Amino acid sequence: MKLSATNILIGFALVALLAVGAGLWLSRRKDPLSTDTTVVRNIAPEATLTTSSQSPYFTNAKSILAAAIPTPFKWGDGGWNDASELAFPDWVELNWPTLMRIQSLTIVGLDAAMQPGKGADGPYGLKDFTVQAWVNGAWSTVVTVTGNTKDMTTHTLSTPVTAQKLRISITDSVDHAWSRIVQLQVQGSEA
Ligand SMILES: [Ca+2]
Repeated sequence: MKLSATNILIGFALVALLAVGAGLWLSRRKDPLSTDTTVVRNIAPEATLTTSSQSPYFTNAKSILAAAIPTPFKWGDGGWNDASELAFPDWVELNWPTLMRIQSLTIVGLDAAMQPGKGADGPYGLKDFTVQAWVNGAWSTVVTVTGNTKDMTTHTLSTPVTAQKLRISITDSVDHAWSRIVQLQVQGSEA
């Protein structure tokens, strides 16, 4: 077959299309959002949960680590409520399979204003508490809160902490009766 200018142009166009297609395929394979463990994200769903105590009416405390609060939300089917009324401290502990670089956390209490169907915070938040990280074999306090009245609080660490365990230790709640958490979100990445 005689090579004409048209045939050569068609050939170039086909090669260019193949190159673009291969490039797109490779870029999708390298999508950092799906494979890069150093991307900062909510790492709470990747942790296991232990608690100081748990009300027998709350059989799904692990739900507080879920990425989203179910809608509609039914307190008891989800959420954590401790088992020692009027007694403190109470605590929840998150444990990751590997060291994490933790930047901030958000604690959502019962009836927070952002909860579907609510418009104002309920009196069920955590009043006095610390956030501690397990660093070099000991608990290190990275956040201290006293006198809080809000149901949802976000705490950005002054310096990200590298730890495998994080503990929220509660010494009083807004209603002084129970410690209650609907959801925890922790922003971080693999260390
Ligand atoms: Ca208690």
